[in-house]
Amino acid sequence: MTEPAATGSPATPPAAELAPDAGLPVVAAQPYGFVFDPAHTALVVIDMQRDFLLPGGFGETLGNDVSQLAGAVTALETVLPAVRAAGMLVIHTREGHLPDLSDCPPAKLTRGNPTLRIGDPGPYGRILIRGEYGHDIIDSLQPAPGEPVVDKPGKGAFYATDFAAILQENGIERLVVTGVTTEVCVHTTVREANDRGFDCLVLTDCVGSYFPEFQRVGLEMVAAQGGIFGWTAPSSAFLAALASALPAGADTAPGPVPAPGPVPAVTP
Ligand code: TIU
Repeated sequence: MTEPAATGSPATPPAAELAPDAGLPVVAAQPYGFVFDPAHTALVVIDMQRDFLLPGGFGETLGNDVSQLAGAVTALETVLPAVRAAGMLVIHTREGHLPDLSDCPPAKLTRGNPTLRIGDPGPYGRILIRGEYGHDIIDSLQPAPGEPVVDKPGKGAFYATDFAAILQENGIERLVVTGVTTEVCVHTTVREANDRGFDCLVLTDCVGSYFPEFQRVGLEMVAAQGGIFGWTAPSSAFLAALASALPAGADTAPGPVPAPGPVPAVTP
């Protein structure tokens, strides 16, 4: 087959500029670079609640060492302000239940042998009950005005919530996922998101597990097999990529979103 003669219009941009990813920031990630558009990417902060992070809360009643989660708090205290300054959407989640426990499956309520069960009075109010002090997010990571807070009865952020609707309404295509715990609510949410077509980057130092070996293996599982569930990277790599997306000298929002391509004519 003969190649057609090149018509070579000088106005034709190089192939790299035609690529949909052209000019977007790239995070040095596992298993390979994570490309994202800050205007269509949300930071998801999962369950940074007193009940999981403070001694005496739900996490500790299950027999866990809550000090294992301290590193994720520190890292998020740096990431959150940077993400807000870049104008990215931040979405928080909280795991918990209605005061009458009508949204808590009996299996979740009765399983295991915790010192206190969901709904029992604890040092921060009733364990994992909406409206109680322990159910809310820790002081240093409190949501900013206007940031959505998704209350979820399960481990995943999609189950029985308006999380999917919030993502759709805001034109979100990719998620940068943080929070606790790595192998429970973070993993469940990433898996739910992956099955719904979202690309997820998990920030390795902004997620925490009560079990160091689950932290390591949980993160490996995300990026294994060519990114079977998504990508992983330290927050330093994400913040470096985010900074590269800002116009020189800017300290607030990223530049304007490029206009979308031509819209095909609609035939009545
Ligand atoms: N127990 C545990 O590791 N986690 C949870 O119960 N919930 C979340 O991960 N948020």
